[in-house]
Amino acid sequence: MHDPLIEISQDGAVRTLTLNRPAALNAFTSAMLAQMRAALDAAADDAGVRCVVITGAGRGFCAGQDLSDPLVNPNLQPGEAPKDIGHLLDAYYIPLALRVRSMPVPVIAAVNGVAAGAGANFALGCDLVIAGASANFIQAFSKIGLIPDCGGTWLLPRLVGRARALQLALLGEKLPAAEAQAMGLIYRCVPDEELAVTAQALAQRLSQMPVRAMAQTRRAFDEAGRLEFEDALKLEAMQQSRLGFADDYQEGAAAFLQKRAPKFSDR
Ligand code: T3D
Repeated sequence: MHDPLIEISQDGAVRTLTLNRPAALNAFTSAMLAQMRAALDAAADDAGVRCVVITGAGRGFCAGQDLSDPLVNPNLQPGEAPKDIGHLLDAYYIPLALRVRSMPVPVIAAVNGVAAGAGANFALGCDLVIAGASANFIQAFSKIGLIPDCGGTWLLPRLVGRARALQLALLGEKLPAAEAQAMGLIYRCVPDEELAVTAQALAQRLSQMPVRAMAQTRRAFDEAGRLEFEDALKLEAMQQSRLGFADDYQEGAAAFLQKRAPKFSDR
């Protein structure tokens, strides 16, 4: 039996998905991309999952697209036409990036080592990115004649501004986790040996909170980016109206007034 390309484990309401091709720094093959998407679909459909953690096995988080995958391998035989990389993005990366962005529960990336190319942007598309001190982020695309994908062109300028986004994308240099935190690219950098425990503790904490409102918060942030201020206010009112009828709000407000701990169950 082969090891699964995505290892799946569960602790309480926290589902952990581990990229598992450590010998290639967990570079994405098409099979791995498909399995990650299926694992996220399964987590989204499981009412027992209230937070997802994504991490990598071995010394890397994910080195981006596996450049030796037959889908992209540029070692052409005489007369063979080049592969259409756009097809790879349409078939695998776009559905995966959208899946992360539409999860009904918060998603944490626990970046345990190098995150390069699409591996970096896959992580940056998660809700909270926490990285070990020895991890680094590389927009490796420019070095092979591509542009940032897996959401990079959208995420980078929004996270760190155009000047820094262009610095990262054009130079393609290693950005250590501590610098990534300092420039606001990621939430937090922690000592390597504390990464797994910190990420799991954070996930357990989030899983006890009203996760439906968290997913709506992500959506509202994403949509507000293309709205006028007044339209964002109106969208907030619409979402608040919906959430106000949900069990979590009733429970949260009642628990506050009754001076007890809330028990959230809605998803
Ligand atoms: O066609 C398309 O590409 C479309 C899709 C685009 C999306 C993308 O993600 S484009 C960006 C693709 N990724 C890269 O260009 C990064 C390539 N990797 C590296 O630059 C370096 O490996 C790292 C900086 C990430 C890490 O360096 P280092 O020195 O710590 O490790 P290493 O020795 O380079 O790598 C370890 C092994 O992983 C090595 O295999 P080996 O020699 O021990 O058998 C290496 O070949 C393998 N590996 C690392 N990255 C990839 C990879 N194998 C295939 N594809 C990779 N992306």
